[in-house]
Amino acid sequence: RTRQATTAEADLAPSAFTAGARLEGARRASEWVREVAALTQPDRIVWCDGSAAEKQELLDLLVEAGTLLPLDPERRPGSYLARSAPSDVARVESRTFICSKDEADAGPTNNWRKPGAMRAELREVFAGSMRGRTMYVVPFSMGPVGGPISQVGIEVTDSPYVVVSMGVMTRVGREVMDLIDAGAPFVPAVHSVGAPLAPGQDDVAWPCNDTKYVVHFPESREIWSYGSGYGGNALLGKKCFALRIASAMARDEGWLAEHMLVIRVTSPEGRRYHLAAAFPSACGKTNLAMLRPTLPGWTVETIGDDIAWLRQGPDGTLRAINPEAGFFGVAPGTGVDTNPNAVATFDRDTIFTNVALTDDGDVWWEGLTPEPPTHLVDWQGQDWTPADGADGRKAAHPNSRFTVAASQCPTIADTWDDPAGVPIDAIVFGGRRASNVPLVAQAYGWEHGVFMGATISSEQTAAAEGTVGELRRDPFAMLPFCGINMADHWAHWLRVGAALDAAKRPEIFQVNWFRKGPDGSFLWPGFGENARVVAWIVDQVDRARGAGPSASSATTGSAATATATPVGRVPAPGALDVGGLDLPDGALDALLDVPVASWRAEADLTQEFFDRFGDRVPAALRAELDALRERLG
Ligand code: GTP
Ligand code: SPV
Ligand code: MN
Repeated sequence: RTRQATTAEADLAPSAFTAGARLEGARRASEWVREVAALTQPDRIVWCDGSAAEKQELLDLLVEAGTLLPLDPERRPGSYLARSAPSDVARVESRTFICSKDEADAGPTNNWRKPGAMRAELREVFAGSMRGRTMYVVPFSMGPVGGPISQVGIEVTDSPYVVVSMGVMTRVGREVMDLIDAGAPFVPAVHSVGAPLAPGQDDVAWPCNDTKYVVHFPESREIWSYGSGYGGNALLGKKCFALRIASAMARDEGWLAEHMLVIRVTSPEGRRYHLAAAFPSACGKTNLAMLRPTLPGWTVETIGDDIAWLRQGPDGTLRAINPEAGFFGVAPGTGVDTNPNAVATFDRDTIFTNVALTDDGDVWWEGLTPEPPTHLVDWQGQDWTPADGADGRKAAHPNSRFTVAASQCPTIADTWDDPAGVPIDAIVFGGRRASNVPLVAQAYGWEHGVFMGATISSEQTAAAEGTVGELRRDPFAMLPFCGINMADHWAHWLRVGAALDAAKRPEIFQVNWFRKGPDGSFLWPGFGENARVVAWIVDQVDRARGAGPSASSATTGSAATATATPVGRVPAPGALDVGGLDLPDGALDALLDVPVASWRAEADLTQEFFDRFGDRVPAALRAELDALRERLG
């Protein structure tokens, strides 16, 4: 690159202090670290090796600083409670930016800023931002180190809480640095809590800044995050890299980066299937990933609970890895009755953030047990009694989380860290919909399935700032996580599907665990009972592939297992195994109902939604909308 770059090139080029992925040679990582240090001016720099000793040192430091409170080692060995600043509890979508060179490449669903302008702004914001602090350099791998689907990155951060969390959520260590030294391209990711300390100034337990930035440069594959210590804003391997940057890489390289859990399902006769499922934040991925089936003879094993990278394998199947190494799961609603596997997973060596503290040094949140303890310290450090709960004051923040190694999960599959991934048989899209969307529907084909994914809407949850309960479109459950124009993401899905051999192409489904009856209560019991839907799904996969029904199918022989509706195939009467379920009268019909008038209105909204993307919407999806309208009559 010459010194006389054009304006456009200058916008694209990693600036003086960001070198990262674009530079060649073994020295580039240390050069880049030096440049970031020159800008942010930390007191010292520590290169992390991901060792157990290093982790313990950081944990001790965090306890001393008051960031972490050790829990009772008898009840919860090796575990800690963190209480964040009350303002730093969720992802900040309004402060998340995609700085592609061309605004159209970010698309209408992202906040776009001109790369050059954003770089100038970041230079100001990060100048001296690490003063008085230690800058940690964390080399990490997304996916098994050196695997064919894996990628590496380096996060520099001034937060030891982030370092420890990255050590749980990703693979950190020497081997990663060795790969980078050997020339592997890495994603450079800079994080600062944005709270420099003057000489002699006391630190606070949770340093952060009211001004936040979560910035992505998809072309140069860089991440800059400022002002927050919270998960998705600060653990940059997760949403920033594994979804936003990776969606740009995936588009360029022919693979898929998705907000999906992955499970292995084994039927009573030992047939094996892999499912990947995309639900928006706080809509049930971790729960489905750890499902304990109520149907006898079925097993579900966990491969991933939040993110999947998928790529056509040498055998022609679509193979998925979980790029993460841990779970950053929603605490509220997670209890022995709903998710016993999660409860067993976090029985030790877990960091809990923004949950309540019991008098005997353990944790509690709404839904962990049916009845709360008689006294707690709430997530903000205030006394809490059940009377406060009755007044609607939550003991735990609705987006409180546990951070724990995947290997601690009792149902983790022995293939969960296979570098080659697992072959996906079914792809499932879901959301939180009180009405309209049936419990389960099978797409009429890949293009219709992509249409289903593209048009998902869901009621907003506490996982991000915003109004909980508001219905919004969340295509592919990627609305906050797509680093490219969302319509290009759909086009990419169509291309990837077309390249797969029809016999090996996954079947696509849509599910909704959250449909409500007229009294406002959920019609479907959910959780372990979702195994009934999973059983129907894999039976449909078998039939689509001509493998014939399994003996455990609720409907054997030639009896119809599915009924065609305008929105897809739903279980035929008797095809969904609901034996032993205590469903209210008419609940099953209500769960599978496809109200035509509401769906016509929904189709109009889909057209409006598509129109936001103009001519970038693939013609095949416009055709799917026409076909839906035709089926609706
Ligand atoms: P993120 O980590 O934010 O991406 O969330 P997630 O998609 O992994 O959601 P998670 O499984 O943590 O579930 C979020 C909330 O939904 C929890 O309070 C669960 O108890 C609740 N939930 C999960 N599955 C079901 C279900 O089948 N039925 C009902 N009614 N609630 C569910
Ligand atoms: C989500 O919000 O989808 C999460 C938590 O999984 S975060 O890591 O904050 O994105
Ligand atoms: Mn998530």
